[in-house]
Amino acid sequence: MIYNSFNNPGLVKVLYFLKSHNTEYLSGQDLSDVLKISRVAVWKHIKKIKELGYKIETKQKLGYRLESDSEKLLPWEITEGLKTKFIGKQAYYFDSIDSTQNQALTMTFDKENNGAVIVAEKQTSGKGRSGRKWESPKGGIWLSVILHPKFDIEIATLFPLASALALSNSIEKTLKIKTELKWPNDITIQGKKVAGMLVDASLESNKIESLVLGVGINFNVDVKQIERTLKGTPNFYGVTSLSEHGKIGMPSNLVLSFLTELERIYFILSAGETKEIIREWTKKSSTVGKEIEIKTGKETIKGKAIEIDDDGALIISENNRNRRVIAGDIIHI
Ligand code: BT5
Repeated sequence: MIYNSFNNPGLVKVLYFLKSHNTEYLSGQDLSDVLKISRVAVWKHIKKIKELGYKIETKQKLGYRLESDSEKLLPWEITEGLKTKFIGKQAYYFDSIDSTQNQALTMTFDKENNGAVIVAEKQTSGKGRSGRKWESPKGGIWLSVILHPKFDIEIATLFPLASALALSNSIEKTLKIKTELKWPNDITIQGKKVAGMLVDASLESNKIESLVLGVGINFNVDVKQIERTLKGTPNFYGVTSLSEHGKIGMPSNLVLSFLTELERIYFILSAGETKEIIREWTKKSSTVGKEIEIKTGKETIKGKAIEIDDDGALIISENNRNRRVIAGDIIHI
């Protein structure tokens, strides 16, 4: 099942009229008159809206009233609620897909898709970094964002960190839950992973052609189940879900806040103000200042994490010698 934000104008019209009049009952005839669509069309849309998880109360002689919203991240819930300049102006929803990242990568050729968001209720083949698996059952927020940035390649290396910062800020703002940033792209709560980021960049002669940002958030997932499947996988250090730490509400609230924050940070990066991002990231980092062990693929470095540099690389002091690492998996000792 696939829905996009622009192919269902009738349904969206009926739904948003119900949303804006949810304290009263509206008859099929009222809706038909106001929205200038046939009564049959009204009835069909109402049926579909219910199937999509919205609760509609129907009272004889009175009509329909929207009782509650759907918990699905339907595309109009994203596009209608945003006040961004370009991120999230188009959205696509899949009830099930192999990977939103794979889907987004097939759409980067069209520059019209700049800022488009692909969401899935579950992924059958979710991806982590370096070909790893990302567990993506129902209850999580799994999405990818397509971007065609104008900033330099050097700044692009900071982008995944900046995106993690954007998500951490929005979790704090909307849910009042404090998270830490674990270098490079992880978001943790009390040391356990609650979200991960993935960036696929396509470069053309020293210029960025496109960036696809993949975001996986354990919003309301069965932690025990995920941990059982993941034990022993690379970079596994425990899983948590936002639902374990407070009232989470509808996923759309968090997604709207994240996309807004992502655009703010994107514009800061585009203006070349990397220092601001590094400062904000460091404040929330659980890595900087810690004794760590880092596996780079080639070697294991042990030492104290000193700072991140302008490119988002981690500087580690190993036996009084500073080492610079651009990618790897960290264990906090
Ligand atoms: C990441 O990789 O953390 C990037 C995750 C990005 C997922 C999103 S979902 C939407 C979009 N579409 C996709 O197909 N992917 C993106 P990495 O740092 O390599 O971490 C991978 C490791 O995290 C795995 O080896 C597991 O140990 C662990 N892991 C897998 N699923 C997890 C989950 N749901 N929660 C916490 N940890 C998980």
